[in-house]
Amino acid sequence: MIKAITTVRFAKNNADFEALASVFAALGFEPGEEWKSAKGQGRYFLAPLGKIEFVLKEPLPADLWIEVTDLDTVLDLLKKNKVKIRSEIKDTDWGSRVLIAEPAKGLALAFWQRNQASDDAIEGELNSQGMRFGVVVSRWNSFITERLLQGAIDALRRSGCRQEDVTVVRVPGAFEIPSQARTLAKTGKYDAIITLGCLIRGETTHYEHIATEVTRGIGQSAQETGVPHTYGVLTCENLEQALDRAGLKAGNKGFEAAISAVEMVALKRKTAHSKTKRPASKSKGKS
Ligand code: DLZ
Repeated sequence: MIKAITTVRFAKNNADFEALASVFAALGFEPGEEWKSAKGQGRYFLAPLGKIEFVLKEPLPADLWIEVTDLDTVLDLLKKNKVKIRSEIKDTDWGSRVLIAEPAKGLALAFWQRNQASDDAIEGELNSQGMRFGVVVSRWNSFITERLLQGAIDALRRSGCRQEDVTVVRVPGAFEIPSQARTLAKTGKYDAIITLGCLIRGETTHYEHIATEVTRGIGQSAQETGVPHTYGVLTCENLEQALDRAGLKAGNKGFEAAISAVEMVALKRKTAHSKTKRPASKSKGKS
Protein backbone atom coordinates (compact mmCIF):
# COMPACT_ATOMS: atom_id res chain seq x y z
CA MET A 1 0.00 0.00 0.00
CA ILE A 2 2.64 2.51 1.06
CA LYS A 3 5.07 3.51 -1.67
CA ALA A 4 7.45 6.16 -0.36
CA ILE A 5 8.02 8.88 2.20
CA THR A 6 9.31 12.23 0.96
CA THR A 7 10.72 14.86 3.28
CA VAL A 8 10.51 18.26 1.66
CA ARG A 9 12.68 21.24 2.62
CA PHE A 10 12.22 24.72 1.20
CA ALA A 11 15.28 26.60 -0.01
CA LYS A 12 14.96 30.34 0.53
CA ASN A 13 16.69 31.31 -2.70
CA ASN A 14 18.43 29.96 -5.79
CA ALA A 15 21.88 29.91 -4.21
CA ASP A 16 20.68 27.81 -1.24
CA PHE A 17 18.79 25.51 -3.61
CA GLU A 18 21.90 24.87 -5.72
CA ALA A 19 24.15 24.57 -2.64
CA LEU A 20 21.88 21.90 -1.13
CA ALA A 21 21.67 19.96 -4.38
CA SER A 22 25.42 19.98 -4.91
CA VAL A 23 26.17 18.83 -1.33
CA PHE A 24 23.72 15.94 -1.62
CA ALA A 25 25.17 14.94 -4.99
CA ALA A 26 28.73 15.11 -3.58
CA LEU A 27 27.72 12.88 -0.67
CA GLY A 28 26.63 10.20 -3.13
CA PHE A 29 22.85 10.42 -2.90
CA GLU A 30 21.27 8.98 -6.01
CA PRO A 31 19.74 11.86 -7.98
CA GLY A 32 16.04 11.55 -8.76
CA GLU A 33 13.95 13.54 -11.21
CA GLU A 34 13.64 17.29 -11.29
CA TRP A 35 10.48 19.35 -11.81
CA LYS A 36 10.00 22.97 -12.72
CA SER A 37 6.81 25.03 -12.97
CA ALA A 38 5.82 28.66 -12.88
CA LYS A 39 5.43 28.33 -9.09
CA GLY A 40 8.82 26.82 -8.31
CA GLN A 41 11.23 23.99 -8.76
CA GLY A 42 12.10 20.71 -7.04
CA ARG A 43 14.95 18.25 -7.22
CA TYR A 44 14.91 15.07 -5.22
CA PHE A 45 17.49 12.61 -3.97
CA LEU A 46 17.09 8.96 -3.07
CA ALA A 47 18.54 7.17 -0.05
CA PRO A 48 18.81 3.36 0.18
CA LEU A 49 16.46 3.34 3.18
CA GLY A 50 13.79 5.80 4.33
CA LYS A 51 12.40 5.94 7.85
CA ILE A 52 10.07 8.24 9.68
CA GLU A 53 10.50 8.65 13.42
CA PHE A 54 8.30 10.45 15.92
CA VAL A 55 10.03 11.75 19.02
CA LEU A 56 8.47 12.74 22.32
CA LYS A 57 10.01 15.52 24.44
CA GLU A 58 13.71 15.06 23.52
CA PRO A 59 14.94 18.34 21.97
CA LEU A 60 16.70 17.64 18.65
CA PRO A 61 19.50 19.70 17.12
CA ALA A 62 18.37 18.94 13.52
CA ASP A 63 15.20 17.91 11.79
CA LEU A 64 16.77 15.82 9.04
CA TRP A 65 18.82 12.82 10.19
CA ILE A 66 21.05 10.92 7.78
CA GLU A 67 22.59 7.64 8.90
CA VAL A 68 25.94 6.91 7.23
CA THR A 69 28.53 4.14 7.28
CA ASP A 70 31.64 6.35 7.42
CA LEU A 71 31.11 9.60 9.33
CA ASP A 72 34.74 10.72 9.04
CA THR A 73 34.57 10.66 5.24
CA VAL A 74 31.28 12.57 5.32
CA LEU A 75 32.95 15.27 7.43
CA ASP A 76 35.83 15.46 4.91
CA LEU A 77 33.38 15.77 2.02
CA LEU A 78 31.34 18.46 3.78
CA LYS A 79 34.48 20.46 4.52
CA LYS A 80 35.71 20.04 0.96
CA ASN A 81 32.36 21.43 -0.22
CA LYS A 82 32.74 24.34 2.24
CA VAL A 83 29.60 23.40 4.14
CA LYS A 84 29.22 25.11 7.52
CA ILE A 85 29.80 22.61 10.34
CA ARG A 86 27.65 23.58 13.31
CA SER A 87 28.96 20.85 15.54
CA GLU A 88 31.95 18.57 14.88
CA ILE A 89 31.77 14.78 15.45
CA LYS A 90 30.61 13.99 18.99
CA ASP A 91 29.72 10.80 20.85
CA THR A 92 26.09 10.38 21.81
CA ASP A 93 24.70 8.51 24.80
CA TRP A 94 22.87 6.16 22.41
CA GLY A 95 25.88 4.32 20.96
CA SER A 96 26.60 6.51 17.98
CA ARG A 97 28.61 9.50 16.79
CA VAL A 98 26.95 12.54 15.26
CA LEU A 99 27.88 15.76 13.48
CA ILE A 100 25.62 18.70 12.59
CA ALA A 101 26.05 20.57 9.33
CA GLU A 102 24.25 23.63 7.94
CA PRO A 103 24.44 23.58 4.11
CA ALA A 104 21.88 26.40 3.84
CA LYS A 105 20.97 29.04 6.42
CA GLY A 106 18.56 27.66 8.99
CA LEU A 107 18.69 24.07 7.67
CA ALA A 108 20.48 21.78 10.12
CA LEU A 109 21.36 18.27 8.97
CA ALA A 110 22.52 15.62 11.42
CA PHE A 111 24.83 12.92 10.04
CA TRP A 112 25.32 9.93 12.33
CA GLN A 113 27.01 6.55 12.48
CA ARG A 114 26.40 3.64 14.81
CA ASN A 115 29.48 2.72 16.82
CA GLN A 116 29.41 -0.92 15.86
CA ALA A 117 27.62 -3.05 13.32
CA SER A 118 25.01 -5.05 15.18
CA ASP A 119 26.35 -8.44 14.02
CA ASP A 120 30.02 -7.65 14.74
CA ALA A 121 31.04 -8.70 11.23
CA ILE A 122 34.06 -7.14 9.58
CA GLU A 123 33.13 -5.28 6.42
CA GLY A 124 34.92 -3.09 3.91
CA GLU A 125 33.75 0.52 3.67
CA LEU A 126 32.65 1.87 0.29
CA ASN A 127 35.15 4.68 0.28
CA SER A 128 37.69 4.55 -2.54
CA GLN A 129 39.66 7.67 -1.67
CA GLY A 130 43.37 6.96 -2.23
CA MET A 131 42.76 3.57 -3.89
CA ARG A 132 44.10 2.73 -7.37
CA PHE A 133 42.22 0.59 -9.86
CA GLY A 134 43.00 -1.12 -13.15
CA VAL A 135 39.95 -1.64 -15.36
CA VAL A 136 40.16 -4.20 -18.17
CA VAL A 137 37.33 -3.84 -20.66
CA SER A 138 36.80 -5.80 -23.87
CA ARG A 139 35.85 -4.17 -27.17
CA TRP A 140 33.70 -7.06 -28.44
CA ASN A 141 30.05 -5.97 -27.99
CA SER A 142 31.35 -2.49 -27.17
CA PHE A 143 27.79 -1.17 -27.27
CA ILE A 144 27.33 -3.06 -23.99
CA THR A 145 30.84 -2.99 -22.53
CA GLU A 146 31.17 0.81 -22.82
CA ARG A 147 28.01 1.10 -20.71
CA LEU A 148 29.55 -1.23 -18.15
CA LEU A 149 32.63 0.98 -18.16
CA GLN A 150 30.54 4.09 -17.58
CA GLY A 151 28.85 2.35 -14.64
CA ALA A 152 32.20 1.33 -13.18
CA ILE A 153 33.70 4.81 -13.51
CA ASP A 154 30.56 6.29 -11.94
CA ALA A 155 30.86 3.96 -8.94
CA LEU A 156 34.54 4.80 -8.46
CA ARG A 157 33.99 8.54 -8.79
CA ARG A 158 31.01 8.56 -6.45
CA SER A 159 32.88 6.59 -3.81
CA GLY A 160 35.71 9.14 -3.77
CA CYS A 161 38.32 7.83 -6.23
CA ARG A 162 40.32 10.38 -8.23
CA GLN A 163 40.29 10.13 -12.02
CA GLU A 164 44.08 9.78 -12.16
CA ASP A 165 43.91 6.71 -9.92
CA VAL A 166 41.95 4.73 -12.51
CA THR A 167 43.69 3.11 -15.50
CA VAL A 168 41.44 1.75 -18.25
CA VAL A 169 42.85 -0.86 -20.63
CA ARG A 170 40.89 -2.11 -23.64
CA VAL A 171 41.37 -5.63 -25.01
CA PRO A 172 39.86 -7.18 -28.18
CA GLY A 173 37.46 -9.68 -26.60
CA ALA A 174 36.50 -11.37 -23.35
CA PHE A 175 39.02 -14.13 -23.99
CA GLU A 176 41.89 -11.63 -23.63
CA ILE A 177 40.66 -10.19 -20.30
CA PRO A 178 42.39 -12.64 -17.90
CA SER A 179 45.91 -12.25 -19.30
CA GLN A 180 45.69 -8.46 -19.29
CA ALA A 181 44.18 -8.48 -15.80
CA ARG A 182 47.13 -10.51 -14.60
CA THR A 183 49.62 -8.19 -16.31
CA LEU A 184 48.13 -5.19 -14.51
CA ALA A 185 47.89 -7.00 -11.18
CA LYS A 186 51.54 -8.03 -11.36
CA THR A 187 52.74 -4.43 -11.74
CA GLY A 188 51.86 -3.89 -8.07
CA LYS A 189 50.45 -0.47 -9.01
CA TYR A 190 46.79 -1.33 -8.45
CA ASP A 191 44.79 -2.15 -5.33
CA ALA A 192 42.23 -4.05 -7.39
CA ILE A 193 41.40 -5.05 -10.95
CA ILE A 194 37.90 -4.64 -12.38
CA THR A 195 37.10 -6.82 -15.38
CA LEU A 196 34.32 -5.92 -17.82
CA GLY A 197 33.14 -7.82 -20.88
CA CYS A 198 30.13 -9.29 -22.62
CA LEU A 199 29.62 -12.78 -24.06
CA ILE A 200 26.37 -13.50 -25.87
CA ARG A 201 25.47 -17.14 -26.36
CA GLY A 202 23.51 -16.70 -29.57
CA GLU A 203 26.42 -14.92 -31.22
CA THR A 204 29.39 -16.75 -29.76
CA THR A 205 30.73 -20.04 -30.98
CA HIS A 206 31.96 -22.27 -28.14
CA TYR A 207 30.23 -19.90 -25.72
CA GLU A 208 30.50 -22.27 -22.77
CA HIS A 209 34.21 -22.87 -23.29
CA ILE A 210 35.05 -19.16 -23.60
CA ALA A 211 32.89 -18.22 -20.61
CA THR A 212 34.47 -20.93 -18.45
CA GLU A 213 37.98 -19.99 -19.52
CA VAL A 214 37.45 -16.27 -18.87
CA THR A 215 35.93 -16.88 -15.45
CA ARG A 216 38.61 -19.36 -14.46
CA GLY A 217 41.40 -17.10 -15.75
CA ILE A 218 40.19 -14.07 -13.81
CA GLY A 219 39.79 -16.09 -10.61
CA GLN A 220 43.20 -17.64 -11.03
CA SER A 221 44.86 -14.26 -11.58
CA ALA A 222 43.23 -12.96 -8.39
CA GLN A 223 44.40 -15.92 -6.36
CA GLU A 224 47.90 -16.09 -7.73
CA THR A 225 48.67 -12.36 -7.57
CA GLY A 226 46.81 -11.70 -4.29
CA VAL A 227 45.24 -8.60 -5.86
CA PRO A 228 41.43 -8.53 -5.63
CA HIS A 229 39.75 -8.90 -9.04
CA THR A 230 36.06 -8.32 -9.56
CA TYR A 231 33.90 -9.83 -12.24
CA GLY A 232 31.84 -7.65 -14.53
CA VAL A 233 31.73 -10.01 -17.49
CA LEU A 234 28.19 -10.56 -18.71
CA THR A 235 27.29 -14.03 -19.96
CA CYS A 236 23.90 -13.67 -21.60
CA GLU A 237 21.52 -15.57 -23.83
CA ASN A 238 20.82 -12.57 -26.06
CA LEU A 239 21.35 -8.85 -26.57
CA GLU A 240 18.21 -7.91 -24.65
CA GLN A 241 19.48 -9.64 -21.51
CA ALA A 242 22.83 -7.91 -21.92
CA LEU A 243 21.19 -4.49 -22.25
CA ASP A 244 19.14 -5.10 -19.11
CA ARG A 245 22.35 -5.76 -17.17
CA ALA A 246 24.17 -2.78 -18.64
CA GLY A 247 21.99 -0.07 -17.19
CA LEU A 248 18.40 -0.94 -18.02
CA LYS A 249 16.16 -3.29 -15.98
CA ALA A 250 18.74 -5.21 -13.99
CA GLY A 251 21.09 -2.41 -12.91
CA ASN A 252 24.59 -1.97 -14.24
CA LYS A 253 26.98 -4.85 -13.60
CA GLY A 254 29.93 -2.56 -14.25
CA PHE A 255 28.85 -0.37 -11.35
CA GLU A 256 28.45 -3.49 -9.17
CA ALA A 257 31.88 -4.85 -10.13
CA ALA A 258 33.53 -1.52 -9.30
CA ILE A 259 31.80 -1.06 -5.97
CA SER A 260 32.69 -4.66 -5.05
CA ALA A 261 36.33 -3.85 -5.87
CA VAL A 262 36.23 -0.86 -3.49
CA GLU A 263 34.76 -3.04 -0.75
CA MET A 264 37.33 -5.80 -1.28
CA VAL A 265 40.27 -3.39 -1.11
CA ALA A 266 38.94 -1.85 2.10
CA LEU A 267 38.32 -5.31 3.53
CA LYS A 268 41.77 -6.54 2.58
CA ARG A 269 43.35 -3.53 4.26
CA LYS A 270 41.38 -4.25 7.42
CA THR A 271 41.98 -7.97 7.59
CA ALA A 272 45.29 -8.74 5.88
CA HIS A 273 47.59 -7.69 8.71
CA SER A 274 45.24 -7.76 11.68
CA LYS A 275 46.41 -9.99 14.51
CA THR A 276 43.21 -9.55 16.51
CA LYS A 277 39.91 -11.05 15.49
CA ARG A 278 38.09 -7.75 15.37
CA PRO A 279 39.07 -4.58 13.51
CA ALA A 280 40.09 -1.52 15.53
CA SER A 281 37.00 0.65 15.95
CA LYS A 282 37.24 4.29 14.99
CA SER A 283 34.59 5.00 17.58
CA LYS A 284 35.46 6.79 20.76
CA GLY A 285 31.99 6.44 22.22
CA LYS A 286 29.99 4.00 24.24
CA SER A 287 28.61 1.05 22.39
C1 DLZ B 1 35.22 -14.60 -31.32
C2 DLZ B 1 34.27 -14.01 -30.31
C3 DLZ B 1 32.91 -14.32 -30.39
C4 DLZ B 1 32.34 -15.22 -31.44
N1 DLZ B 1 32.04 -13.80 -29.50
C5 DLZ B 1 32.51 -12.96 -28.52
C6 DLZ B 1 31.62 -12.38 -27.56
O1 DLZ B 1 30.40 -12.57 -27.57
N2 DLZ B 1 32.18 -11.58 -26.60
C7 DLZ B 1 33.52 -11.31 -26.55
O2 DLZ B 1 33.94 -10.56 -25.64
N3 DLZ B 1 34.35 -11.83 -27.44
C8 DLZ B 1 33.90 -12.64 -28.43
N4 DLZ B 1 34.75 -13.18 -29.34
C9 DLZ B 1 36.18 -12.75 -29.31
C10 DLZ B 1 37.07 -13.54 -28.38
O3 DLZ B 1 36.81 -13.21 -27.02
C11 DLZ B 1 38.55 -13.21 -28.68
O4 DLZ B 1 38.75 -11.82 -28.58
C12 DLZ B 1 38.95 -13.62 -30.09
O5 DLZ B 1 38.65 -14.96 -30.33
C13 DLZ B 1 40.48 -13.42 -30.32
O6 DLZ B 1 41.22 -14.22 -29.41
